[in-house]
Order: sequence, then C-alpha cells, then structure tokens
Amino acid sequence: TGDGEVKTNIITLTRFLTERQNELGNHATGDFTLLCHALQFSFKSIAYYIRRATLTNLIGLAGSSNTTGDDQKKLDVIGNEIFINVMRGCGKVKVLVSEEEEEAIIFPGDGKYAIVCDPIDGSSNLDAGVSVGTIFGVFRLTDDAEGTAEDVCKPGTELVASGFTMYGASTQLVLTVKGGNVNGFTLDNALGEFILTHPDVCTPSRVMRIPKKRGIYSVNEGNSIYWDEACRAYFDSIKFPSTPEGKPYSARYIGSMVADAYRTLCYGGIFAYPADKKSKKGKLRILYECAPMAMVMENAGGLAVTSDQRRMLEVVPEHIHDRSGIFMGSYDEIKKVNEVYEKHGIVA
Ligand code: P6P
Repeated sequence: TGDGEVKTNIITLTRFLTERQNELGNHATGDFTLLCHALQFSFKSIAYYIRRATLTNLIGLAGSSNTTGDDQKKLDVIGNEIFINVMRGCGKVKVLVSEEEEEAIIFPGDGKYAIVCDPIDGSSNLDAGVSVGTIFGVFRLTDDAEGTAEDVCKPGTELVASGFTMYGASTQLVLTVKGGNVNGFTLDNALGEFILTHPDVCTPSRVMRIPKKRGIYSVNEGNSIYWDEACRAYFDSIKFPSTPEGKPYSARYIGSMVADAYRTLCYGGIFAYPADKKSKKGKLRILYECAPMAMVMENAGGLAVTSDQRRMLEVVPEHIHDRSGIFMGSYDEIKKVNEVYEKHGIVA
C-alpha cells in the first residue's frame, strides 16, 4: 500500500465458503458448503495427479474409450474415479453425470444435489503439456425429485452453482453461484489451500468481470469449410474489417475449452464452437461444458448463445450427453454475433 504497509488479507476458499454460506444458497442447512469442500478436494486430488502425470507415465491412452468414443487417457480414468468417489463420500450428492460415464450414477442416501462434470476436459492435449480442466455444474434437487437423470435435463438457469478448475501454470478455480459474482482462486500447492485471487488484484471486490469488448477470437478455423453462411459472415467481419479504421482481431485457440474460457474471461473477446455441417448439434456438451461456462460468462457480465442464437442457459438437453453449438464471451461481441445472424434471418 502507499504507506509501505503490506496489507495481506488471505482468504482461503474454506473461509470464503464459511463466511458467505448464507448468500451461497445453503438452504440454511450448510449442505452446499460441505459439497463445495468435497468439490475442492476433488480438484486438489486431480491437480496432484496431473502434476505427476509425466513423472509416473500416466499420460497416454488407457486402452479404453468413453461414452462418446473419445480415446480415454489414463488421467481421464483417474480423474473420473476421484470425482465419483469424492462425490459419493460427501453424502450430499444423489445424481452424478460425468462425461466418462454413459449413464447417470445414482448414489444411495438422501443427497439433495446433482452434479454434472467433465472431470478432465481437453485431455487430448495432455501429452503436449497444454492446460486441461475440470468443468462442473451443481443442481439442487426439487423436493419431489426421484433421483434420476431427468433431474439434470434442465436449463442452465436452474444451476445453483458452476465453474471450472484449470490445471495450468498454476491451478485456478473459477466459481460462481446463481445470481452471484464470479470468484477466482489459486491453489497454493505448499499449503494445499485455494486462495481468493484475481488477475487484477487491484480490484477491491476481487470478482472476475469479463471486459465488455476485446479484439480476440477463439475458434477452430479448421472447421470453417463446414460453417454455415451466417457463421462465416461473422468471422469474416472481424478478420477483414470493412472500415479503414477497423482493426482485424487476434486469433487465439488452445483447443482446451477451460484454457480458452479462462483467457476469454480474463482478457475478453469471444470463444466459439459453432454447430456446423460436420457436427450438426455442435461438439461441446450442454450439461457439463456449455451450460456451466455460460453461467460463468453471464455472471461475469458476458453472454453465451447457441448457433441458433438462443440464450445458452435456456437450452434444455434432450439427454445427459446432448450437445450444442456455442458462442460465449464479451457482451458487445455476442451482440455483434446476434446482429450478423439476424441479417441472415437467424433470430432466437
Ligand atoms: P477441436 C477438448 O477435446 C474439447 O472437448 C474442448 O476442451 C475443446 O474446446 C474442444 O474439444 C476442441 O475441439 O475439434 O477444436 O479439437
């Protein structure tokens, strides 16, 4: 600080959850706080294995494939097992949907929450040392819920919390609750604690807000041959600006959704995985990739829409592994997508 005094106000995730448990939607039982402690334990455990993967030869195919035919990496299998065991053990979860499990897992007991997750998203990049992540969403079961997959085939607007943990240069947890802000935590490996941080530590409220606009776009252009006219028109408009003062956008694409999402959240711009002729419903899954990310983007002041320009959070998945096209990021950027699509007759 200006007077030379160092003000350190270390807030751990544990303290954050305890101090804020009323506003975090605990339904006065504290169950949500206990669930979040279980979630953070899962992330710390997965981070441990990711860090050691190259040392203990965990990288490389596990010789099996998951429900959607993706080659399973050993870490995928371990990440999935960790997540399932911790969610079962905490006693607060009734339904668990994982990208790695064909069917929803129904735990015994009277857990009041349903968890949707991709334990290690982007794992195809692991061998190359690229950041990967865990994406998660939390639904609270209705009182008449029977504890089935139907309890999570709901719009993202019914999520009570969502977020992701990125295992990169450091382990970053991004957490948001329904109607709340977005908070970023960094894992202090020595202490084993997630510490409340923010890329811009000068932000006294230490919440993450996505910049309203930024000339960065993130999409796999290798698919552009499959794009529809409106999609091509939007990307052409930011790559080949029509006005002399217009500046072409920078391209940034990592190919790991958590890494591309975290950069978009911090710097602004747009991330997109459009539905196209090759992936008619899009590639990314609604429940444990698109909806949780859309909730983070909206709570950070951004937007997220589908390829037919519907609000991502209002989409109801037809089944637990259903997919959607997605455009998400800075508020002004998504409005620009809406405008271009409207000119091509595509309006939500
Ligand atoms: P593509 C990783 O496999 C993933 O599910 C997301 O993390 C990522 O955004 C996307 O697929 C990358 O897909 O087709 O560009 O390699």
